[in-house]
Amino acid sequence: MRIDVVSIFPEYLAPLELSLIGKARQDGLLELNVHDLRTFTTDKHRTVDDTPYGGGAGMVMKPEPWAQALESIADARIADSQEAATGDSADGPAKKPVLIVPSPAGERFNQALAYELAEEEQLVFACGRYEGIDERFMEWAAARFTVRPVSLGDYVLNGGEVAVLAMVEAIGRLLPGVVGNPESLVEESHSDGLLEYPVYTKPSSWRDRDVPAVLLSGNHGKIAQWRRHEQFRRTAERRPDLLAEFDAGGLTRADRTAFGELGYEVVEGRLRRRADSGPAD
Ligand code: 6GU
Repeated sequence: MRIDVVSIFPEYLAPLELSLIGKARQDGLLELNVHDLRTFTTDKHRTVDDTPYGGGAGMVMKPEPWAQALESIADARIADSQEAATGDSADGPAKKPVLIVPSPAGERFNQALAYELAEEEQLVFACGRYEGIDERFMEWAAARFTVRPVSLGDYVLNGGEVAVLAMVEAIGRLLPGVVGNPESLVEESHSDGLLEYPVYTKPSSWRDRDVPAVLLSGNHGKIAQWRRHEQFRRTAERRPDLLAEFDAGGLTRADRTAFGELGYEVVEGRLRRRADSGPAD
């Protein structure tokens, strides 16, 4: 996968040289380039923003430096893959690269979107600052890229850089070979729409607290069922919104009983809080 990040604070992306993602880059599993938006300006002051038409607080990012930056990235890609003449390769028409625009006004980023984006050949991240980028740049970009405004959650960051750190890590670790043991991707939080079960290690008794006996029993069936029901319990307590989306069609009788004790029933393949089960939080 190739990732390009455009930002006015390229140093903000330095942590992408560390740890798992840094290693993936060294191993050639991920090509990642960070570009300074200001290098695509032409005026003496290297201006990237201006006041908003219509008035109001804050500044808006000018469209031209962004267009210059993305044209340069697209040109580099075409030169790389020798597709300059037609935009087509031996595999057929070239697919538009995905342009992710981090924004609190975007669609929500989640594990499903991370998996989807991990399938792409190229991702470009445009880190806006201030009140955002001139909307005409978005329209211009849509002809060349699949544009996706994406939000980490319902809160406001000063710019897209921190969001890019989070998204590149979430996506990068799903690329083949990046995480040493792919099994560890299977059982983690959100991989099945539920939160992960609690984990314990030695010693079996610590400061008067014992590891749940079932985990020491050696009974793998019982352990699996206990873990699954802990996932249900945790998800019901911390993230009941996830249970509304959960496909309850495959639940066993024991699973349904466990959900019954948590105040949930299955109606038409979906979990629903029983009317008599009291307030959710
Ligand atoms: Cl992706 N960007 C910004 N600027 N703020 C955010 C966000 C993204 N997600 C939540 N808040």
